[in-house]
Amino acid sequence: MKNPATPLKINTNRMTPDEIQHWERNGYFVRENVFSHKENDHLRQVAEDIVAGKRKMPMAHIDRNALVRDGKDPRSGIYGMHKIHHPSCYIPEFLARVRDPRLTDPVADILGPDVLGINNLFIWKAPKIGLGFPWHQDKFYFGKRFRTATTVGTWTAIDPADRENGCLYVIPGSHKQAISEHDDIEGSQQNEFKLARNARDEDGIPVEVPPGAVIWFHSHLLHKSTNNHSQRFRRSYVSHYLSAQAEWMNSENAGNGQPIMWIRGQTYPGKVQEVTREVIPAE
Ligand SMILES: O=C(O)CCC(=O)C(=O)O
Repeated sequence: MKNPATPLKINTNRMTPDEIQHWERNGYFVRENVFSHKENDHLRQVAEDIVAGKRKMPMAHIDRNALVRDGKDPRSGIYGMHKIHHPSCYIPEFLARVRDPRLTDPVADILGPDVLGINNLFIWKAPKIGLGFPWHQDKFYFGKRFRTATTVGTWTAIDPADRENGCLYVIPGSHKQAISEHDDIEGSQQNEFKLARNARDEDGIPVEVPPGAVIWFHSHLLHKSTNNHSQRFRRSYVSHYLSAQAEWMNSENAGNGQPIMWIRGQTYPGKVQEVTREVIPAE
């Protein structure tokens, strides 16, 4: 039996020595059973309520699947969705999730105690039409906003993610590389994403995970995901973190239209002017 006098542990989700070693060597690590089926299901339901218009988010942050958007596929509702961008800025359940210590304790181990949330997205890959993301390094995009060694991305599986339904692929060790050139690619969803020039498919490995698992990954890590060839959904929730002590390119306009959320620890007004602490009402 537990000794009731034992003090409560803080940071109970800290990285283990094996995880630290895996992170340093490969640029990512995976934990299973971080979130329960019930918790995942709740987040999925909130995301569906946003799509159904029962919860308010700016329409500009809600993206349909490109085939549906371009009239090439007749599906609608969640079957026609691609992603919701920045839900944590508007929806309390998502704000609670991005601040959940099960996600952020390991982030604080990597980035230090003062953490901001800079981007988050709920992604649908609908059966048969869900589209993949080409090889890329997140820092290619984030690097335009701040100078810092890394941000940390977390990728939570809402459904089982496997090769058939378009799981994440990574190139282990690529986080030690500089940021590659990224080139435009033809068509589909991914006019929003470019292709990293130095990524080779043969170096990539699939990271197949059960629902509730989380992948923590370095912003230099080359990663991609493939199209959904299955009859099942492949949903995920992705959230990116930055040290509050990072140097921004332009602290006056750091968010540049993307609210920066306080996650934990101190903030540094000299580094970034405006940090959002509460959800923003969306009408
Ligand atoms: O969930 C996916 O399919 C890919 C997400 C991704 O690559 C990203 O958010 O950077």
